[in-house]
Amino acid sequence: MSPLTNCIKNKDTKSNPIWLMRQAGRYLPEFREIRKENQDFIRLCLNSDLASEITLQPIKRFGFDGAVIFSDILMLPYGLGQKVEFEKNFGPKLGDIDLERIKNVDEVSFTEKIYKVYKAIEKTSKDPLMSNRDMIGFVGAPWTILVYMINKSSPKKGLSSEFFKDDFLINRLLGIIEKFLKLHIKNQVEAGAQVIQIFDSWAGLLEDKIPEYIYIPTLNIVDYVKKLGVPIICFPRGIKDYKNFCEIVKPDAVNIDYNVDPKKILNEIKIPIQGGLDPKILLTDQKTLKIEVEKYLGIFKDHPYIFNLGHGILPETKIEMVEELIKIVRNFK
Ligand code: 1CP
Repeated sequence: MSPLTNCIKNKDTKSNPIWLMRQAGRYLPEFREIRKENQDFIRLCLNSDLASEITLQPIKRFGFDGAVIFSDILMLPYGLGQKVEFEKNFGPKLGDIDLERIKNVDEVSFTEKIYKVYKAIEKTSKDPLMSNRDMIGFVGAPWTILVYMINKSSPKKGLSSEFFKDDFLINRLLGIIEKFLKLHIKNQVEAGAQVIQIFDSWAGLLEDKIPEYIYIPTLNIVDYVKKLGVPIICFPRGIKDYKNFCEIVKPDAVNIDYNVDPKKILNEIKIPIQGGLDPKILLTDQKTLKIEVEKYLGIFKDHPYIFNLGHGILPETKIEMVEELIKIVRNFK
């Protein structure tokens, strides 16, 4: 059994598998090379040969235990027919929502629109480099997808009170999002994804209505993935109560963000834990890196622990620091 699956399913504590969120991305010169020639981000995600090549770049270089498919959580609104573009130095820009049209999207047309993502997974999982490694598929959580669909750009500066004014729209959309997230996951699993991660990047934006907008819709997805027989990792970034989240949603593993106190969470939850290290530590020096990485490995030495970060790796990260990180994790006793 691959190290990642062994850690999640068998709660193995002897080894610490490692992969990094956003490991296929801008800190890699070989990615920037491809990106330069492919300005249209969505088109790049839908080029299965290139998407597969990009997915394997960090595996070739660093030998991570999991390959995360090069795609984006916003392929879901794209598949539903909402306009999605990525603007340089700005981020995602989405078009207006046409609920009447979205309501009428069927499963076949959704799958047709983004089937190249599944082709990329299929191609990657057949690569010899993937032996004893896991193919990680992913989706955004219903709440985070809803945020992008309604806000139409990154909610980096928070959400205005306007966001919550149309309860009907929110509830209607959440239902549609949930249905298509399930389909998107099923398609990824059928194409070869062996682990699924749910990114709830904006879970921390919500103060009330957490049960309605986060717990219940995420639980529905988690239950669905469990029925498919595939391990499911949740990342409810910024949520205040990880313990409560885990008790209600019951994922197979949870990724913690860098504001979570690792010692406290160790005493609170029993399921395998992933991540935690502040990605900014990779911008410091080798000595600091060793101290911080060994802090997490030490705290979780008797707990099933997958090494990862507390959020995506930053584009300015140096390759040598990632190499050093791998060495520290692999040599830890
Ligand atoms: O070259 C570029 O400019 C594109 C940068 C980029 C990349 C490499 C974007 C735009 N998306 C991706 C790929 C991606 N996105 C992956 C696969 C690669 C990997 O992880 O190795 C994954 C898992 C994602 C997931 C994703 N997209 C999330 C969840 C994780 C997180 O970072 O919180 C989110 C919020 C997005 C939306 C998105 N896509 C891209 C950007 C710049 C953003 C964030 C915008 C924002 O801050 O709101």
